[in-house]
Amino acid sequence: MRLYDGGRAPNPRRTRIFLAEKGIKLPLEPVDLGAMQHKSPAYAAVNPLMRVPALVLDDGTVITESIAICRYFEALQPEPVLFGRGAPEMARIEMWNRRLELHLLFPISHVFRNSHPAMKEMEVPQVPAWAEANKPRIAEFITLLDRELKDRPFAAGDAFSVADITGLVAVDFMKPAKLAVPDELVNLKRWHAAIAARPSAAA
Ligand SMILES: N[C@@H](CCC(=O)N[C@@H](CS)C(=O)NCC(=O)O)C(=O)O
Repeated sequence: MRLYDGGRAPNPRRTRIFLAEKGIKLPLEPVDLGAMQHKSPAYAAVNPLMRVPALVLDDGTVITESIAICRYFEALQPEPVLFGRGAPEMARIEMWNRRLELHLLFPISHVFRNSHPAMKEMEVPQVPAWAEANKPRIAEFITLLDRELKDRPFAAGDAFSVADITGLVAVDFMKPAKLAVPDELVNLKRWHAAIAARPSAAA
């Protein structure tokens, strides 16, 4: 089994953090996005979508999509549980993971990809207006998230979950996108600091 990895890019990072939380070590195959290695014929043969991460099982099965890879390992090794136990908790974690993807990670990614000069080759065409359009959406969502985090320690409730991993990666991705969490969002900042202090965050 091997995991095609993409260094500091957010989706490979959330898969690595998930594996670190589970204590699972895998051989990593680095894919240099800066050198456009993910567009090489060799990598396109692994993942025709030319995106990372990608997991290749011993029988040759390829699993892409970071959350699909995380779910594979949750099924293989349930402890520590990161997708929840029982219907209500599982649904709440799914809901928050999706909200953090759709309303935070993806809009931040749109800002980064459509405004950063280093992304010119990867995001064709770059649409600066789309980067600008996403900024107020991000601001609105982090304000909502801050309110939500007032009364609970983690994104989906009392337990750390995959939703916190998506949230951590998203908030950290604000820096290269030249975005910042306003100081008054103290609940969000407290939550982010707690997740960032976990050893897995260094993965
Ligand atoms: N939905 C996919 C997204 C994968 C993705 O877009 N990965 C980025 C790195 S974070 C990538 O490979 N980008 C290369 C490109 O856009 O050409 C997932 O969750 O894994």
